[in-house]
Amino acid sequence: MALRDILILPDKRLRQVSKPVAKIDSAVKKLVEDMFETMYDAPGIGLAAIQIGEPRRVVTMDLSKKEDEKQPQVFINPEIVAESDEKSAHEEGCLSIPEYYEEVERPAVVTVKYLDLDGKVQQVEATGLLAVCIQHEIDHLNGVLFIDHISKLKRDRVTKKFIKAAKLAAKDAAE
Ligand code: GNR
Ligand code: NI
Repeated sequence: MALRDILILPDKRLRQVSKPVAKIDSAVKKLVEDMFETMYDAPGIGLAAIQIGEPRRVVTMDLSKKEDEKQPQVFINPEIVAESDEKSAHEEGCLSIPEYYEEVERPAVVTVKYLDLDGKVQQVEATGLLAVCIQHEIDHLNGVLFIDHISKLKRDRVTKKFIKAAKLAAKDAAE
């Protein structure tokens, strides 16, 4: 296992559309291990492979509470096959946009089809935090960030802040 760097806004790789996994081989299994190590270390409740620079349609998640047993979940090539008309609002954050939180409205219930680590097709009707998180992660696979769902004013403000921070960090590194 290896701890990997998480890409931060405005890294352009976060806008890439990730490629489906054709075969769940040892490279995919290694990627999943690295994703869990990186996600738990962060700590975060979900991670898309592109957040560690791998444009593959792989998502890791663990929605268990700190004090409870771990519940690692893997979604390969996840797809939303149905969504409710009913919407739900939830405050979201993203490891690629650290320390920024904003309310996002999304379908309250989504049916997600995906492959498990054994390559078996699975389907889940997601509600609550699972629905929020899986939609947030599938967005990443399509190059979409949660700030794309908030007002342009707020999005422009946070984007500018991160562009400025990246410029300062690059300047400091050069000195
Ligand atoms: O750790 C995370 N928490 C979170 C909280 C509310 C809605 C979505 C998330 S996902 C986020 C980790 C992350 O950036 N995944 O892509
Ligand atoms: Ni995210």
